Amino acid sequence: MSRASRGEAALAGLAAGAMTLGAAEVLAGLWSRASTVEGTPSPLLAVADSFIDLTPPWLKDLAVATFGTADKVALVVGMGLVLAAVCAGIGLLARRRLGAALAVFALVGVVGTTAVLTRPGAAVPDALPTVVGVVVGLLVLRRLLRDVTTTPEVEMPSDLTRRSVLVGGGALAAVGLLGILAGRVLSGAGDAVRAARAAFVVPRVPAPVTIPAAADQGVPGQTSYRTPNDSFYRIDTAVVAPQVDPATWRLRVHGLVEHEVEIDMAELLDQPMVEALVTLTCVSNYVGGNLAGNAVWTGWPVRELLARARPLPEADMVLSTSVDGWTAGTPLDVLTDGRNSLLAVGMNGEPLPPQHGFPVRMVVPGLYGYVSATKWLVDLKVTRFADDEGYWTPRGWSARGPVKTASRIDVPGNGRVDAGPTVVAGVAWAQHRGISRVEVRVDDGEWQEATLAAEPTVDAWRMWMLEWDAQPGEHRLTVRATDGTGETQTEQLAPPAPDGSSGWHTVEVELA
Ligand SMILES: Nc1nc2c(c(=O)[nH]1)N[C@H]1C(S)=C(S)[C@@H](COP(=O)(O)O)O[C@H]1N2
Ligand SMILES: [Mo]
Repeated sequence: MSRASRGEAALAGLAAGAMTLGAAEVLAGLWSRASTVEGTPSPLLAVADSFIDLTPPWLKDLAVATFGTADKVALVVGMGLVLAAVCAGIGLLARRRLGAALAVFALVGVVGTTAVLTRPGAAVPDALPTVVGVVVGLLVLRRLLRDVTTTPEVEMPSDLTRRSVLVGGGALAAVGLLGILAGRVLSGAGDAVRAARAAFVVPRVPAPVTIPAAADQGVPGQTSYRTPNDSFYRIDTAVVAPQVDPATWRLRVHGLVEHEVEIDMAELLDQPMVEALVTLTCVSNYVGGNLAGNAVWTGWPVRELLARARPLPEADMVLSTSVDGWTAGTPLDVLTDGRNSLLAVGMNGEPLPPQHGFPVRMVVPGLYGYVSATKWLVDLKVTRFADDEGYWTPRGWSARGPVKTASRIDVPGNGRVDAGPTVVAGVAWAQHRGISRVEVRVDDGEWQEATLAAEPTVDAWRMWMLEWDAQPGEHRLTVRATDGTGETQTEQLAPPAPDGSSGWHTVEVELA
């Protein structure tokens, strides 16, 4: 009797899975390299992207809360573990019922193929790598387990067969994993765009932004007024940043307009550009969280482009779409009321980093990113809230997303601090309304007014600090801000969904 052991069977399943993905990723890599593929031929990426689109809001919220901006890495690792478990399970099933195992394997292949075929921009040939990969996997599984799953009539040199499952399976699994890596490298993902970005020149503007030194208070541990690009938070639904070539980029304006308009990069860069300081914030930010960043953006006001297209009177929304099919619904009036709502090409003087939307994104002061800040922008549809909705709206988030006034204590953090003179400092934001007052309370004492830093623009956040003679013991510090219209932040606690968190940030300190 030479039935495969459980370990051998699981290994055979893993080898089949690895060979499927290895073959598929190599072919997908070659396919992406050979032609301008608009879809997602990589089954791994297609499944991950589809998973993100199908994720219910509570799970997405949990993922961001648990992993923060590493949620994508967590997803890829999690997907790898689940796939490995499924493949091992198929191997175990194959010990007893090879036919059934092959059928389940093929079914998983159908799921992958479906994911590839339903991604935005997908074409039928995009599915070929996955189909070929699945066929390879089926052959591997059958070959590895055929000899050890059929009960032989006569005694077989089972040691030999077994060794061949272990050695062959192990080797094939390793080859498959290498194939996955090779496929990602072969696809050249990022190469063309890296070169295009290096050659991209952010236009100079007549009135560059200068940030007064007084916008920062320089308290150690306090947020810095301007956020460098490499520490700017990143939130989006893309597992790898979409690659958009500026040479072929086009932006179309259509829908409820008198004239459809389309511009290319040369035309965009020819327009009179402006620089503006705008703080971006994510609706998923919890009270006290750090999903916010402030940059100098270079761009052309969206209102200028919309003016060329001439929106019809019944329009009240602009649905912006990214190259990967993500959408945001922005109120038309916010794009045309004169504020610095930009088609941005520059971030802190550099071309947009790939993960922040290269070559063009929207930046709108006063709205959360999910309803305004479309990265990898390619399409603007002038429409109505009654007729269209952005990506997050059917997923349980509000159609409109004005930023709620927020304030955060950066220092001291929760925990132990030396008693005596202490500086309490942080940041507050109410984009496009500005911050007029920040107050801090120790335990249940009186509210004390903090010293505000300079506010170069109401579209960005404002730093604050307060000197505090800290007495020994345990204390709770609370902060609240008042915006430029005189409205004070509500104490009412709300979670991020559906339209942004609210409540006062507190820290618990122990002074000794
Ligand atoms: N194409 C695309 N643009 C997008 C998103 C996205 O998922 N896809 N997410 C939005 C959200 S929710 C936020 S908060 C901002 C974040 O911009 P950042 O990653 O540059 O900080 O981008 C917005 N633009
Ligand atoms: Mo967001």
